[in-house]
Amino acid sequence: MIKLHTTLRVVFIVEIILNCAYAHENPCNFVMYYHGVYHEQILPLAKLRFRASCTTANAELLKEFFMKMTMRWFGSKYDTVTLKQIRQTAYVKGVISTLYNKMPGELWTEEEIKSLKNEVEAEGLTLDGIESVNVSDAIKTAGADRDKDIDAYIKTLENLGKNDIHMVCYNFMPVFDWTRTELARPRPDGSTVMAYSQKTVDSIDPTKMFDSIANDMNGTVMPGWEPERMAKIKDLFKMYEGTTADDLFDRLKYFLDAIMPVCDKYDINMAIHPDDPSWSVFGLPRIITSLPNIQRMMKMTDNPHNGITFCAGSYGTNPDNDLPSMIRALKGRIHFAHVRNLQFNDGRNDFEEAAHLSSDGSFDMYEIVKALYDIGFEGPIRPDHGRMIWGEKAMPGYGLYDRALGAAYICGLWESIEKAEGRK
Ligand SMILES: [Mn+2]
Repeated sequence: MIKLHTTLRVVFIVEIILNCAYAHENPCNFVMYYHGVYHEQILPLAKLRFRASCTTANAELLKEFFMKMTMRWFGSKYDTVTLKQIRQTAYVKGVISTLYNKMPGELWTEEEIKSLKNEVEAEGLTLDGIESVNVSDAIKTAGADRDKDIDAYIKTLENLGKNDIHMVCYNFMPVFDWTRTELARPRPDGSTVMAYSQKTVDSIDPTKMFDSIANDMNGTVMPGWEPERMAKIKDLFKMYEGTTADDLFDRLKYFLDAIMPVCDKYDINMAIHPDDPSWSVFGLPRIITSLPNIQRMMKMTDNPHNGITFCAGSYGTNPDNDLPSMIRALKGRIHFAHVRNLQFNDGRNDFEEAAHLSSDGSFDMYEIVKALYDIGFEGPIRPDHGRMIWGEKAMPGYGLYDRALGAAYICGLWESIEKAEGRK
């Protein structure tokens, strides 16, 4: 499959050269023409010409091809935010969604995916990827049902591919998904944010973690913290007992090797989400935490479809992770970007989520967006957890208002970088 992929790439390069005269006459039409044919392979090449010679009259096309701003949406049954509201932000053109009622290991049918896609498209938005198709505990623990669950995962990917969906986010975290100790910490301006305190984590019984945050969910079901899952938490800890980081790497490789053929066939980019926070918690190993670990993962299953979600807020929980230089080192393998900011307090032992704006937190957001621009990032990008502001009642981190501000801010950074670069 890899060989076929390379052959296709060569064929398209040849075609680009053959079509040079046409491209020279109207480079923007050239991009449009190829966009519909095989955009993954030729767009980077076409863009070089496009950037060099496109006029301002074609600014509309420029917007469409250079960055796809999206927002996470949990589906009409679960999300407090509607597709109509998302569309009216104007900054957001597509959503990243999921079949939220599916258990890990369960098959997603072609019809169910089509119906989700139709629902999104009926509101004038596009479905730009899935976050997440969850990986079952049997896969993560090499349990008895591992191969059965991998077969279902492969069929799900096939059904996504048939529906023209080419990006799937997932994670490989044991027991807990992302971990926070507070879901509504007040900030001086009266907004509330999610926060993490190492001192609190060190002092609590992890099996009681769910009870301690359940009251702050605003009546929503938070991804990774589903009550059914948390009810089994003691069993989950038992399942992962004795698991080492090397075990997790081996099991991730087993999973990736099994799914790469279907990803090659349907051109599906797998984008693993980092562990959050990016270190081990409650004695459970966590592996997707740093550049060397990502490189180990990419090398063990060396396929461009084996890539990552660059989540600034998750990698950034560890101040040793230099976010812009990580982005530059991962060129070509970042398939999805979550862009958000954090505020560190008390050294590195406590952090809280901040507004996306650089000056509200600890990250240089301009440098993060600039690095994504510089590597020619083409996947969907989205604002990540937002603060709760203006009295909104929503799933913590996933209200409309602050994420819309985040989207507007990232679009502003992107446009200014693009125009500054164009003047060079
Ligand atoms: Mn994220």
